[in-house]
Amino acid sequence: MRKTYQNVRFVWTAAIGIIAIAVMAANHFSGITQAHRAVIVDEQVIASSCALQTFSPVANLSAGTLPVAVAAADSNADGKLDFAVANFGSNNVSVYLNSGTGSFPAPINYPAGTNPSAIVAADFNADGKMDLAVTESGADQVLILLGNGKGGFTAAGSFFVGANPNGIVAGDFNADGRLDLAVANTDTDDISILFGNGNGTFRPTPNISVGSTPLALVVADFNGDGKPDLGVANYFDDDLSILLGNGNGGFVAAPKVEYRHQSHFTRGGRLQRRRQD
Ligand SMILES: [Ca+2]
Ligand SMILES: [Ca+2]
Ligand SMILES: [Ca+2]
Ligand SMILES: [Ca+2]
Repeated sequence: MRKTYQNVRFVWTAAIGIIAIAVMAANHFSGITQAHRAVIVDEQVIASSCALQTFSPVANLSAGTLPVAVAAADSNADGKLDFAVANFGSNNVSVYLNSGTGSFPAPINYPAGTNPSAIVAADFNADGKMDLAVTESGADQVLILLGNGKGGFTAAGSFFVGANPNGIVAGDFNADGRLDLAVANTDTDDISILFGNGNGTFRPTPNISVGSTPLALVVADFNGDGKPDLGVANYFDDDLSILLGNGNGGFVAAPKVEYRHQSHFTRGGRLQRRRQD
């Protein structure tokens, strides 16, 4: 039984939020004052090279069908941030290479399994070239696309996670110097941690239960102990699960953070989940 949604726009909204966080993080780490930003609206990608305090779209770029998530990274090592978009409906990833002048040539599309729903960019095989990890929500696995450093990508394996994965982040959770993955499994109400082997392959660990219908997650050091933690948005529980990392790849649940609203429109229809047997 797979949970589906009456309207996937909420995923777009989540993606936009993630984009904002990603841009802020990119600015934080690079110290830049200009940022290339991308937002998905109605199957278009709106790209903007703009000042930090403004958000002025300069181009609408065609995407695939039902684009739901985006990741920014320099995939061709020219010092300009590019981005990759997961197209849920057309089962591919569109990679847009940044010209550096605010324009983006037509994307190159790469097959991405079944219903790609979330994407993260990082160097998973430690060759200095940016790679991509994509959740396949329709196949319950994560697809790894290894970058060639010139903006091209090659599928390099898939790794099973829980059911209906819809969120993914990367971090070194067991402090072995190799990037790992954390995946939010919407239908099994848990998180999959995949330990990286440093060569683009991953090995599974026991899933970690969270709240109902986890949709998105973020990695950060919430308690300042130098070990990466996870924050997970539980769609149907109206709360967040905070998982504190122990530095060995394990996580301990902190008390949940609830965000309840008097006007709880999300239950009313637009974001309502339905089940299909
Ligand atoms: Ca680039
Ligand atoms: Ca790489
Ligand atoms: Ca690791
Ligand atoms: Ca921590």
